[in-house]
Amino acid sequence: MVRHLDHLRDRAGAVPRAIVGRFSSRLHDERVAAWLGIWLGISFTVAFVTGLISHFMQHPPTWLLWPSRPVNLYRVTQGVHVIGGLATIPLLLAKLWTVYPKLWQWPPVRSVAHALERGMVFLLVAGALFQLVTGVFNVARWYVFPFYFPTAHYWTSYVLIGALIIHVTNEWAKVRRAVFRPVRLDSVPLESAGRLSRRGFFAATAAACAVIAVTTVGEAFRPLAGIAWLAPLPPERGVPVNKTAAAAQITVRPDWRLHVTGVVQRELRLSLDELRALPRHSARLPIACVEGWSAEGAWSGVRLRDVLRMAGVADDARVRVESLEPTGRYRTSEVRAPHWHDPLTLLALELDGAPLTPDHGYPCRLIAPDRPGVLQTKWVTTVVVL
Ligand code: HEM
Ligand SMILES: Nc1nc2c(c(=O)[nH]1)N[C@H]1C(S)=C(S)[C@@H](COP(=O)(O)O)O[C@H]1N2
Ligand SMILES: [Mo]
Repeated sequence: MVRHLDHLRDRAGAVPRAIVGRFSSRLHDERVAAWLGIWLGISFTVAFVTGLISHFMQHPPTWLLWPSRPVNLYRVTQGVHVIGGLATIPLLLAKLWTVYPKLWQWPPVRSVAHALERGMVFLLVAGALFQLVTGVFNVARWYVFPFYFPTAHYWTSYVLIGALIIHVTNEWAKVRRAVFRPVRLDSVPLESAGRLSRRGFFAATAAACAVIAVTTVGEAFRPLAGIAWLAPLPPERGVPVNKTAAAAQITVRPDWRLHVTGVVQRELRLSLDELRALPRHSARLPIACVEGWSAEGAWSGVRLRDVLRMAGVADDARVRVESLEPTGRYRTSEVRAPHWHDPLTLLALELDGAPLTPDHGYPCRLIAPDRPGVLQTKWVTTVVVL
């Protein structure tokens, strides 16, 4: 009995002998493929949703006002995205191994509908491999592809999710049959005796996923920092430095001022001493990088809202903070009302009890709750009210 090779039967109902010998493992069957598919579907859906959150936090349409609380929301969604994505790799490999005998399907194409279905599966596999491989390269900071990662990764995610929805629709009947049907003993072929069981295969796959998650999560969750062997950025004490002042070509002149300008009642030009003399506030807030790592710091400085109120701005104003950096993708960021109204949003002057170091943004950097690291602008010199 070779029921698990049913999909390889030819028109006469026979499975070619060569194939029976080659793919005799029961692990190539529908039940295994269905269960792995369910878990992969869940993982990709979570990645899609958390990825879109990251995208639209960085590029919000005008009507979209993200909340500034909970403080750690983005830290969690992006941690789940990247660490969950890395942990999905063994699951995808297991699924591909389970179904790869279908590559030998004969005839390769039976009808137009069948050709479309296989084309969709090709897109799904190619999309999944592309997302995981480019994602890994990106968090490993190995920028070797000729395209800009976020753009390619963003658009591929729609292709992947589209192909996934179509694939799930096509396979749903099989999933129901395979998952909700009790196992019949007569369907268990004798040749599977003594081999890795389905249960063993699932357990091995789950263990591989868990090992990756547990040895990576320390880059975001400090208690596990000691075993973060696979973390792309090894966790260190305090807040890591993303881009150094030297790499950003920062020079802070003695006549540095914080310039508050744009649609304001009074322009301000505050020296560092004048900023230090304003009411001082502290906040424990994380830097939560888009690349998945995060670290909390104890920041202290001036509330952005205090400075904006001194300058006189409308309550729904949008502001842009600009850094001293001459070029670079992250030299400015926008702050909308929920974030600048938040008392935890600071123009920070100190980190962990000491003045900011040049690498962390001296003389002044933005730090706000629930916000991607790329928007926590360092070396701030201008606040423009739009
Ligand atoms: C190993 C797996 C994955 C890793 C390591 C990974 C990594 C990343 C990283 C580092 C970013 C931030 C990019 C940036 O803003 O600089 C990101 C964003 C994103 N990811 Fe993934 N990802 C993975 C899998 C996936 C999958 C499977 C999907 C879709 C189903 C997906 C969809 C997205 C989306 C939509 C964004 C937002 C892109 C943007 O800001 O325009 N990712 N991912
Ligand atoms: N001006 C400027 N600000 C910046 C960046 C930058 O390249 N230029 N990098 C951002 C990114 S991607 C992150 S994760 C945080 C890191 O802050 P840290 O180096 O203090 O940890 O700073 C952000 N602020
Ligand atoms: Mo970052």
